[in-house]
Amino acid sequence: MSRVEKNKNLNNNTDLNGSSLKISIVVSQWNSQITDSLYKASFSKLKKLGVKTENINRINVSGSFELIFGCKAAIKGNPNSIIAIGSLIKGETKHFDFISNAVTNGIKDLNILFDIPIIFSVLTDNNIDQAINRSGGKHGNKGEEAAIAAVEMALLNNKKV
Ligand code: DLZ
Repeated sequence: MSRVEKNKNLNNNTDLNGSSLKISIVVSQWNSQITDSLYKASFSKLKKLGVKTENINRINVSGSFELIFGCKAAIKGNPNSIIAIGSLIKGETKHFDFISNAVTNGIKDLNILFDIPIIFSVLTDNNIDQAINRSGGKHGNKGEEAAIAAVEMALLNNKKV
């Protein structure tokens, strides 16, 4: 069984109804071949879950490091949830580690500070092949999983449980 088939999110989301939701997707332009595939999968899954096209707002930022500020900008539009999309690919220096840690912590902080769930859809891969495999290749598309999480978390927040 593949990793995608094992993922409970991808097997059990028929009851999710996103028709009342407004979702922002913040997209890093670094490794845009990967981030565009993630975005397209997120967009398409949100539509399948009932989110209206006019309620899906895309915001582009230059790199994954800028996702934090991009999400802060998205928060001003008061969406029900936000998906942060990026692709970090390890190079020869420590830049990858610094940016990976910064963006993970930054988005974690925003989740603590604000009452809007922010879904982490940032791939952190050793090479481009790993990134391709996770953005529409043999390990599925993490953008699709992010869309499901965005709807699930927005509906959870609406219930205010
Ligand atoms: C500088 C940089 C490097 C080396 N690698 C990536 C990457 O693999 N993925 C990514 O999203 N961004 C990368 N960046 C750009 C930084 O995220 C950021 O845009 C710049 O450091 C400017 O703040």
